[in-house]
Amino acid sequence: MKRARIALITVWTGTLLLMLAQPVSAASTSAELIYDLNERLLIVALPITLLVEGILIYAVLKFRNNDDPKPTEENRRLEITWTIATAIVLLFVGFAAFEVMADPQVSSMADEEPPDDAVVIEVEGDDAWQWHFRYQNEYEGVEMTNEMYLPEDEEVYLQVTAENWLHMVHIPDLGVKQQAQPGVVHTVSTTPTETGSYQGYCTEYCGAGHSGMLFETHVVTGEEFEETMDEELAEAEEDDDTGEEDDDTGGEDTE
Ligand SMILES: [Cu+2]
Repeated sequence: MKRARIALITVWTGTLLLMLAQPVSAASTSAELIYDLNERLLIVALPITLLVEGILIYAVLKFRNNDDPKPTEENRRLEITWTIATAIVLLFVGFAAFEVMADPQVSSMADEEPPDDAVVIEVEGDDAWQWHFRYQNEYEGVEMTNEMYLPEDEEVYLQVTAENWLHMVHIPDLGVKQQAQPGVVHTVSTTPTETGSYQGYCTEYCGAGHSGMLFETHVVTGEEFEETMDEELAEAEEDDDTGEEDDDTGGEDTE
């Protein structure tokens, strides 16, 4: 009995600690939607788990010395009750999950064009296991490899695609996950809410370079973002100019 009591206390304490544990703070609106859903489902799942496990442990302990068990009698009212209760729980889980999964901040938007003044970035996974980030609209011309900058508190749109085979963009801390498919553009949006650097991964096995297919996402303030974009734009223009000069000097060297 003593051992059983210790086991029971351990289970209950563990569950209570789990309930008290603070979830990781969300760094974007997408992550917040996902964490909120997780929390809501946990709130429903915990009492059910405690009830079921409680009855189970109680029955095991109470009837452990029963050498002559009698068959259970039919109880229609009980059966109807637990069927309806289960249906209600499953409906709640279904609706709550659908609400989040159908959100354009979580799933790809079908046939929806981002606004002209928005921060739009084409994200492409290439055949050399590199990620390319090509800025559109206002910052057209800026291109980054394995690194991207996002402004804090501003909605950004990622147009995800791939060169010749499948990859998948995943930034866990920002709640962004989208398949990169050749010839198709999947648009997903999010609003980063915390500045910082977040690791991005490819989460679809894509060949020899898959494990190294990483990138860094820098969420910076709006001001810093503007500065970075201006620098990158100036650099891109300079590269265009010096690119031609390089060709010239290259020609001179070989002479
Ligand atoms: Cu991959």
